[in-house]
Amino acid sequence: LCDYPASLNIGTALLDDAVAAGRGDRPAVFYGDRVWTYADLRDQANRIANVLTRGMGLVPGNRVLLRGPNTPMLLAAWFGVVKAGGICVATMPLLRGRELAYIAAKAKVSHALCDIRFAGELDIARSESPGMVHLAHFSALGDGAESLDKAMAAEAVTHADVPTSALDVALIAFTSGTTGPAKATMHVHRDLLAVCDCFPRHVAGVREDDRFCGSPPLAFTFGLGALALFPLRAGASVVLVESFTPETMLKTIQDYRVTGLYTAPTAYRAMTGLSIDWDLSSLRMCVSAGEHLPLATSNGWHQATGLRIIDGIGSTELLHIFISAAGDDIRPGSTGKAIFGYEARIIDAEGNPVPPGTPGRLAVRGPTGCRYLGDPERQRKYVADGWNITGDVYTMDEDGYFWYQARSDDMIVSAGYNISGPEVEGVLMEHPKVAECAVVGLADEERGQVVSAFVVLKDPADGGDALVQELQAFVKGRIAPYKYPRRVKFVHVLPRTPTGKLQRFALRDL
Ligand code: 3SK
Repeated sequence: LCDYPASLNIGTALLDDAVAAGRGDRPAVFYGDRVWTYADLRDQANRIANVLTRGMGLVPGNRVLLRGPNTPMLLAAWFGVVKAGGICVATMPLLRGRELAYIAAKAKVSHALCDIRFAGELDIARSESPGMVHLAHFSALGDGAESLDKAMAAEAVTHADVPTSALDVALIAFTSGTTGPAKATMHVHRDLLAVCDCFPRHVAGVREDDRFCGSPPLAFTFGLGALALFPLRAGASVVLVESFTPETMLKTIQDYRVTGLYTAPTAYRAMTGLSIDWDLSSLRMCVSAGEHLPLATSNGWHQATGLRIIDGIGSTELLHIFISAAGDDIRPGSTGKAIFGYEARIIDAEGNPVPPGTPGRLAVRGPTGCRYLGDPERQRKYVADGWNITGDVYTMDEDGYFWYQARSDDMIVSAGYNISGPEVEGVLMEHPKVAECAVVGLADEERGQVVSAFVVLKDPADGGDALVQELQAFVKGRIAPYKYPRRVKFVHVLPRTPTGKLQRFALRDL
């Protein structure tokens, strides 16, 4: 599996090699009524690489922040950066200025390529990010009047890709931490190819005639794999849509004859009741990740469509899915088995494997692994003896199937988003009327968990619906809006242990 050349550039491997193999005229990306072939995508990426190296002074190893919704140009920008030997710093489109400024500082970003419609929050970040010197804006298809669009038009479609080492970093991906700010994980060129040769090849069975769509942003490694790396590695294509509702997702499947859908359980639940109205006969591969897939969701989708969801668990630390099952191997309610290339086991607090049926931390090893940027202490805790110790509690049965139990930390997983309770608490505490607060995830039929804030006010006479809305807007205005507390409850005190430690579990009964 890891028998890749020592010199490897993921941009060359997925685009130039595909064109050289005769796929140049095949569709790579659908966007509205536009289609980019493999040759188009390669040419656009080459132009961007030329702009970066010539006009924007990029040298190999520079970190380039990418910002925008899922569009052909965001994809081309991603490949342009790696072809030029740069490192992509992918950012979720909903992030606010302060979050972007943190990322820019942590990843030592020197360049940024930004969809013009998302420029505002990046401008806020730039005022606090002296290192982010070079910035260019683009339109969704690169054919507008933005600075990158215009610079590209003047560039050649050929580019001599930087012959990066397979072990050079190509991607810095951020993921929410339960405490403190987001964690930065690094992935090398070889990792990006290795994930293509595991889940899509050995579990999902991706083919050249497949056409994918899905909801995760390309900035989330789930989306990067599902909507870029996997289809391109197989010679398949992707339909990029900037944001989905259940109806637009079903319409996209029908209109484009999509064969592979990648989304989170929340979306499957929302589409189940509506699916009858749409022609989903093209669909053969429904993949769910990002949060635990409840049995009722998987059964409901199966009853409505006749299709079994391929559940999977991955992590930003390991780049993509490492436990899953498809077809006859699916055992509804179980996430599946360690997939080709990976090993998984359940360990106790001392790191020793536990017998089948015993709950413990899920530990995984394989061709990809965790490398935190600038965080040796966290790295030591996450990786022990080559095993990556995830934040999930599972049991493994006698047959090697893994059954989800819980998160081992305070992470809230809502509609596929990882949300740090303490981060939301930190923002609420900035509000002048809040004395203290605690934010937890409460079980929710639609979203899996819902972000719920328990708030002690400085003046207990305050409160009411108007203040709930004010606090929600306050959070939405400061951090990514998907993190806002959908439920807010005013309480007189927070439950604490005699030593003053917050009893998060007790909040669920308030
Ligand atoms: O959350 C997940 O399960 C996941 C799946 C694939 C890639 C990345 C992640 C975080």
